[in-house]
Amino acid sequence: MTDWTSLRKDFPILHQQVHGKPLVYFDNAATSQKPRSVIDALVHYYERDNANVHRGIHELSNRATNAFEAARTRSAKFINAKSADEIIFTRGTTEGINLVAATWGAKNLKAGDVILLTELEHHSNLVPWQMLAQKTGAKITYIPVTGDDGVLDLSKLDSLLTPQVKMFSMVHISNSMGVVNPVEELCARARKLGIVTLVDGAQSAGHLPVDVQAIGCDFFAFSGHKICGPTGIGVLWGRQEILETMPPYQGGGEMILSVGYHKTEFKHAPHRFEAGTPDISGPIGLHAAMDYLDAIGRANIWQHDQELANYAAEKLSALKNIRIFGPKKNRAGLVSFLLKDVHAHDVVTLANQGGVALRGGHHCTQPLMHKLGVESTARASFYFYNTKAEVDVFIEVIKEIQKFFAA
Ligand code: C6P
Repeated sequence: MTDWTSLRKDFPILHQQVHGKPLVYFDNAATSQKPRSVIDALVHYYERDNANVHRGIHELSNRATNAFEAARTRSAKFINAKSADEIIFTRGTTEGINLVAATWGAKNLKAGDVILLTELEHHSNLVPWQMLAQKTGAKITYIPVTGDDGVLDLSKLDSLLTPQVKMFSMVHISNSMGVVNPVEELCARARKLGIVTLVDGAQSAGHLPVDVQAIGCDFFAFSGHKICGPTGIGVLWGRQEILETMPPYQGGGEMILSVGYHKTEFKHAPHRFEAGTPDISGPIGLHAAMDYLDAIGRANIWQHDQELANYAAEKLSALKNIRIFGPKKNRAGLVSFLLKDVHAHDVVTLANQGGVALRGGHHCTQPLMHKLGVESTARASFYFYNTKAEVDVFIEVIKEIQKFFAA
């Protein structure tokens, strides 16, 4: 049995007061907090090993290079990739998807082709495809959501999987609804038709076991900062056969085999996609984060996430004048909601006075909000260091906010 409360000791930031109240950090879908081991890994790197990678043959450069490449190997293991050569370090999920759109997309899409997305997508998995569609003349189609539960209407899938579809890009766990999409089934259906697939794993990678080979996708993108790692580092996994066919993303140092004044020969993946001096401390911190999470076990984390989210959803449902979003079954670790006649930003502002950190807004899913007829929601998102006692505090704060606005 995991002692979740004792894990909190590993997170220095959690032990503080906000507005005179103990901090309740429920904004984990935006970014997670960092355990001491990740902070220490960063300090150790800058105090002992800092040098540029892949360049020098001096001791520090060798150490930095070894640590950087060890993080690549660790990342491959984290998502069960076949090889570390399939791991491209990026700035995060956003950059990973942009990389695929700009390289694979620019090479393979033409006017008349279709990019299939879902109505749940975060702007990161919408805007890069819209930009690509504008450039190439490709079209975008969407699998619709059924309503406030945010579940996809898969009865429409057959008719959407037309011969024109070349890319099917989908979110694994929706950041605003907490829906878990059946990505294995969706990728299997696409693969049968020769459609390339991308899974946006921003909200899943650190919350449940991820096996890219079992999912059967072609690309999988996630962010380090949402899985207890540093900001500014992320991973794009791509199937090696596809990566080798893709043109580079950016040009510069480190991604070349040879350069002449008129011609350049590029390295193989993944280095072809990593131009310039990379974020070196980022992968090192990410490595420590992955070790930390897997010592707890992501199946274990997932169970805890779901317990907290179900508990919070149940308690919120007992309140009057509240609209709750997200699925009834298999809810990921977050709850989005709206109090009648109270703006989500007011909920977040007043919750902050009670020490509770929530997020309010469209959560970078503006088209989805409009589809559901709202501008924004308030959102509580959980991680393994959160407790039921914190959910109780949150519920009391919400009750106070309702009283305040009723008065
Ligand atoms: N969602 C949230 O509060 P970056 O910014 O690249 O690390 O991640 C982008 C991203 C992509 N896909 C999904 C499903 C996401 O949830 C996010 C980030 C944050 O919900 C910030 S908007």
